[in-house]
Amino acid sequence: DEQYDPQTLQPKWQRRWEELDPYRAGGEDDERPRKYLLDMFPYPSGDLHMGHGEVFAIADVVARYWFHKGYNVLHPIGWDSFGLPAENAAIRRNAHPAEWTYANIETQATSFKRYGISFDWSRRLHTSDPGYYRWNQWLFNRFFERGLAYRKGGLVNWCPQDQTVLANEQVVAGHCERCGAEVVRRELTQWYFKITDYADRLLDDMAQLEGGWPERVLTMQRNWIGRSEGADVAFEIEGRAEPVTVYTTRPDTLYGATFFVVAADAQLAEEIVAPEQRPALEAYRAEVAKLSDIERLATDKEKTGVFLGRHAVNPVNGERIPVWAADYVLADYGHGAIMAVPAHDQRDLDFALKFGLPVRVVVETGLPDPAETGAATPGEGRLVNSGPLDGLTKAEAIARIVEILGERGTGAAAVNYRLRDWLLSRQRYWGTPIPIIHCPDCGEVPVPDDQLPVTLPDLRGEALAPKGVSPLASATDWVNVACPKCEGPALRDTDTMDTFVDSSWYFLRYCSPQLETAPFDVEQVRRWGPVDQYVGGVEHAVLHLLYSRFFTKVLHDMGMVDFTEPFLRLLNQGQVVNQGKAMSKSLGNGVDLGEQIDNFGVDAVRLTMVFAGPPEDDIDWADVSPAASQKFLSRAFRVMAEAGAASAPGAGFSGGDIELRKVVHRTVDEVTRLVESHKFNVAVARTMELTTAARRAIDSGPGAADPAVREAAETLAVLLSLVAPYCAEEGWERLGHGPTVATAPWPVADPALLVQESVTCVVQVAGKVRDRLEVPPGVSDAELQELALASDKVRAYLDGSPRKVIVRAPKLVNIVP
Ligand code: ANZ
Ligand code: ZN
Repeated sequence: DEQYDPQTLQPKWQRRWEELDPYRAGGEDDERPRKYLLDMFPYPSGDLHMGHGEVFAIADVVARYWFHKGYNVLHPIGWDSFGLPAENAAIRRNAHPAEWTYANIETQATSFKRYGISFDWSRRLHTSDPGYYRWNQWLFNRFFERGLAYRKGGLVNWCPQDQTVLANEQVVAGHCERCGAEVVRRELTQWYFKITDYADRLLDDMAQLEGGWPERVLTMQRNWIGRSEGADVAFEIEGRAEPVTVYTTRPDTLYGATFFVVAADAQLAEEIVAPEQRPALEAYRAEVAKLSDIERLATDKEKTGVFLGRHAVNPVNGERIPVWAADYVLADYGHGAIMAVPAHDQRDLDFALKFGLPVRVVVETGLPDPAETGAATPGEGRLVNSGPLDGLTKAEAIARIVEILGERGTGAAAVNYRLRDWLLSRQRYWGTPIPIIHCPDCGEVPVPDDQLPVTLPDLRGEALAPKGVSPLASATDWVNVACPKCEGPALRDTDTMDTFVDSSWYFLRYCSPQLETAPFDVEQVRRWGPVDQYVGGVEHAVLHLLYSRFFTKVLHDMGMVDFTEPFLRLLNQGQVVNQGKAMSKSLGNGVDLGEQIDNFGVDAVRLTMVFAGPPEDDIDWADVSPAASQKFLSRAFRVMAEAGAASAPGAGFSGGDIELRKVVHRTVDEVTRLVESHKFNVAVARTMELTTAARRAIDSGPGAADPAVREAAETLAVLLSLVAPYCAEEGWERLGHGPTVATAPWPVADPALLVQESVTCVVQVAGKVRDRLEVPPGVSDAELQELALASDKVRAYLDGSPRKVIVRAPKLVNIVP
């Protein structure tokens, strides 16, 4: 039977793979060079969807290529299985989140197996298993010991829908990253990871990622960390003992500071406000509390503020300037207060014009007066109206003023970051309990390592409903414990960890997933790490990818890993959309991966995903044709089956049809380079061309028994296995090989067969032959003209540019001088 029938091939080969286990990573004694390929692990939200179909199909091309190239490949799979959707489902169904979670994991695992991804299933992990999250707690303890996990009070982002706090990274344009609800600010005491201690290293180590990571991800991280250089300047405030420090990137403009602004919601505003202005401040603060940071910082927002009835004193010229409270200054950035220089800062200028405050130009930029035009002049220029700085450039003035401030003890150079510490606590159930016990006498006491894991108490249904405090608080038996230090009555911390903790180190756990004595085996991580190629969505650019980099650096400092960056190369795949739009229930344009597979077979769906375009681009499912992919696979299958029936393996190819052999070797050469450079879609196109060439050789050339046809068919099986493993396996078997194509060696192109044919081209000048050129048969008219005119022999007969050149590629160039 020479029919390609995916629905019978799938169960057959799935069973074989299960028996042969061809994708199991090699052990200690495996001497082959190693490669670690990682796909961002899935959240078990239901069955696999089209997006999964794409990422895993793309990553599998790389993994399978490495297997064929003879590497010892680590390609693991697991589940990021803590998180809110499970909890919300459990509330709706009055069940335990674990039921929904583990049922979905089983569904996805079954689908992955059918989808034929080359995973090492023996390393499977689930972050919601106590055997995994115990190590989140262990790591938390290490962070705590190092002062990298700490609790503080402050305004935090609060999602009123999910009833939990969110990290800054989880607030997108003022809305909850998960549910889309508008985020509000709340005063709460919460746990933080001190990622800001690593800000410089997170920036500097990006040098290691240049070229390996998409530039836009690096830019997003750079902006998120937001390092800026400037100075801290201390201003005396009349009527207050201690001075107030401001952070400025433009200390050169100090003589142009005409007023002073404190963040309305900062403690400082309350402290310095004059009694008669207190009611106005209180009223203003109530308004400000309703706004997100994004809204507050928007440059086009109408400026608002309240005079605080006080004056600050400029440390360089003793000038008294009024102190205001406003919302465009943020409480948790810099020092929560600024010196306002309206001539050179647009937001300060808008504020000055609104409230009638003076504008003084101190950098002569050649542009018209900002007070007249309403446009601040932030650019370069010479200093004016600035005493000792007059005549200096901006850079010179910055250096000089920092010196002056230093001499007087009223300022110094300073660096500032936009990055905030990572807010860790969540007031939800389905996550890792924070392993801290609060003792009235001993304070915050970590649960001793040998008492980990602190497992979740058994809560379900209504008990999980969001109430603004963690559901764990209602499990009184669980909450009340003896203090590990003094044995007095104490209380467990009732918050759970942000689930991004789970994914910050899972790639290390895969190296020794069953280890019970440590989060990972240091030796195994030394063998496998860092990840050679990571594949996943760009939505993680500043969340997961920043946190994982942070964790890796901390673990490096603890001596547990010997590298400082976890992922050497990153590939962000595009999205699968339909009719030009993201798939959604409301648009009714959803496409179901399982249905596509039922209709067209796994191979055709995978091939369609990879063939649709460059991996980084979105795929519009309305523009592609899995049916056409299936047809191609039938053709390829027939070539393999017919060649297999007509000849036996092992006889060698040297006597085969030379034209077809050249096509085979050119294809191998190109596909190798295309796969290495991630041009997977073009690699598929070349594979299709090889199929056509082989078909032609069978039908109207030397016939199916020719050794070159076998060579083409065997090559086809290996190339095809990157995207269509079932078709490839069956073809390989029909060709008399076994037990699996997965470990077949990658074909090597013979350089002798890569030599391009050439044609002799005659070049005439004024009707006489002056040169003969050896050129490729496919040379274009333009290329040929250029070659001819570059010839020394031809140039000897030309005096300046010719009047006319007639080109008949590839054979003739006729030049009229
Ligand atoms: C005076 C000045 C003059 C400024 C000038 C800019 C231009 P980046 O680069 O983002 O770090 N700033 C400082 N703290 C702030 C806060 N808590 N909320 C809002 N704005 C704040 O920006 C630093 C600049 O942002 C600082 O430099 C300060 O304004 C403002 F011609 O100081 B500048
Ligand atoms: Zn105690």
